[in-house]
Amino acid sequence: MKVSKALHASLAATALAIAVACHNGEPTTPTATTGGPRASSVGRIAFTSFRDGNAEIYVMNADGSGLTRLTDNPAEDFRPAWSPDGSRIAFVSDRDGNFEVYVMNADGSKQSRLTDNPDSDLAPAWSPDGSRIAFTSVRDGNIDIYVMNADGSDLANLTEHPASDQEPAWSPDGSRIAFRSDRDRNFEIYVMNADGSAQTRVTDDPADDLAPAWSRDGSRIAFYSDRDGNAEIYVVNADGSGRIGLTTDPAEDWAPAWSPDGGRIAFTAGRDGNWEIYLMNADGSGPVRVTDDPAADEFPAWDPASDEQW
Ligand SMILES: [Ca+2]
Ligand SMILES: [Ca+2]
Ligand SMILES: [Ca+2]
Ligand SMILES: [Ca+2]
Repeated sequence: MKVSKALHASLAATALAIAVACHNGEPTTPTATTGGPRASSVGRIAFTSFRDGNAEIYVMNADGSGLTRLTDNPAEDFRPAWSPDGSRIAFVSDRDGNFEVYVMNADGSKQSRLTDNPDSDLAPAWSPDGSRIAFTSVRDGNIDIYVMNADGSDLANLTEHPASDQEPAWSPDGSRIAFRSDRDRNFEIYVMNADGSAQTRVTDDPADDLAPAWSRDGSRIAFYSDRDGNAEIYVVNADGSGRIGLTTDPAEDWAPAWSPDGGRIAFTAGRDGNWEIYLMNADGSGPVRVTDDPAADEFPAWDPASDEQW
């Protein structure tokens, strides 16, 4: 499985989608501009944007103010993941020739590489106690979920399955990791113990279910799927019961990320003509757009320590 090829295809598709959306004319009106989340009270969001010509990591306040670029490199820098204390951000970059996991301070300083392997290493996720980072790699011939110490040492393959296992997400208590896998013929959400044991399917639908994100109380998992015709964000109990849809918009809605207090979800959507970051209440009500730039803005990640810092 060529992850790097798939990623480039994804980036190209993003660019194409933007071009098509722009060519088709008027952006749609935001679904709601009043009554939405009180964004300014809920801290910082890191995200990926192409606004400066290639993928870089940015951080902003959740109301869109205080925008700051953290990376400045001609390579692709994307997929930020906060350390639990908000002091550092892991991310992916191909600045050294292939996709590796990097870490930097939350102000962009001290960028350093954690992985060093000729195969693609992607999608870092920090453990809630700060000691470990899960990520995906094709270093053993297919995509699996790995874990390493936060300094890059003590690497272990958690999934060890011939299928494509991707997008790890730690449960808030650190005991479990959600991920997506196509081991049952299409991508479904799975959960395993943090040591890789008890890999269990959570969703079961002919459409692909992608990008799992745990609620802050650990009871539910948000994800996105095109099961209803285009990408929408859903939430399901961690045991697979009680699935509900949070978005119903003809545009693509994807990449959910919970706020520190669990009351809101940030996501990426194309509903205003190109990829922007939006917020909504955790029940799906009150969506508001946070970014406003003709370039792609995607993959929001909410600083989990925002409440304490605000
Ligand atoms: Ca870059
Ligand atoms: Ca695998
Ligand atoms: Ca949609
Ligand atoms: Ca944008």
